[in-house]
Amino acid sequence: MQQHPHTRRRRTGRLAGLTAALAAAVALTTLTGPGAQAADNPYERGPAPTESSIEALRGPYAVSEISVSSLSVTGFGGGTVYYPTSTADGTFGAIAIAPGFTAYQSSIAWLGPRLASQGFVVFTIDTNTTLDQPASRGDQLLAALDYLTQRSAVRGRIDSGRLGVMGHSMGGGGTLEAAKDRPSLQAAIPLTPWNLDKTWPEVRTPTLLFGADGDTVAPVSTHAEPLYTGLPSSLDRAYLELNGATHFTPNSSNTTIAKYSVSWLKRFIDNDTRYEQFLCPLPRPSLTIEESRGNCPHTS
Ligand code: 9J3
Ligand code: ZN
Repeated sequence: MQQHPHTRRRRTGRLAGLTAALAAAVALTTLTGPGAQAADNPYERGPAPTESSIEALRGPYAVSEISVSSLSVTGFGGGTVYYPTSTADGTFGAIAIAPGFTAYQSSIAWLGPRLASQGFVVFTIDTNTTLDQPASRGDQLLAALDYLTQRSAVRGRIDSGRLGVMGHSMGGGGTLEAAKDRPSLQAAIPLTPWNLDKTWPEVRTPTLLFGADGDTVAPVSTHAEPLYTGLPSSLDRAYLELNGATHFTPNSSNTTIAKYSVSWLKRFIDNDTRYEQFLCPLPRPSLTIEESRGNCPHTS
């Protein structure tokens, strides 16, 4: 390491310079921990993202999983926790994900390892009954987050101030219900959502909705689009309509859903502005995206 000539002149000798350099190195290590970047943002996790890293089937973190029996919890139907195996990077943000009407956690399971490997604790849940309506699914997402942060085996790995929700269909409708009920949530992502209530002026959580152009179960014209429009225009919000997609496209591995979900979760749960480049400007219509709406740049 080269010293600045003025600095060198003020030092009294070789040993004093070495001592000062050592003290500075120790202070820096104490602040950032080994292996961490000296980032301004304490919630930043993982390497700088690229288009290919957000599209990848797996991110940089190896993932472990724990099954949570319905018999061991109340307020939701149990589930599976997917989490980064290593504790070297400290705590992570966490998200709960709910399935749709008549469906089980298996229908959204692909999102568990896909999102956890990017540096989140992910809880895919079953609902109390498969016929539960969106408002109940919202309550169950919140009960699942409470279990995750307060009682689960991985509670010590989670930063309880950085939580989000996702869900498919009525689970996507429930995602909006959860955000409405708990404004401290940092991100919400409804996937081909279904909800009869189209008015969401209370929501304060940055929300990314996915619609599917060929959805005949929850057509975008009566669900995803009015749900997006029903959010405050002052909110950080986005609507991405998948091209050549159906109501059930979110039920299997999908790179378009993954890349924008990872970016939204990183941007708003981790405050990681390195991901802003993938969200703003909005993606243009393409073979994968039929339509996009949203505010750019983001305000929160
Ligand atoms: O969760 C969903 O797939 C909702 C779509 C639906 O079947 O609603 C009809 C009651
Ligand atoms: Zn449209």
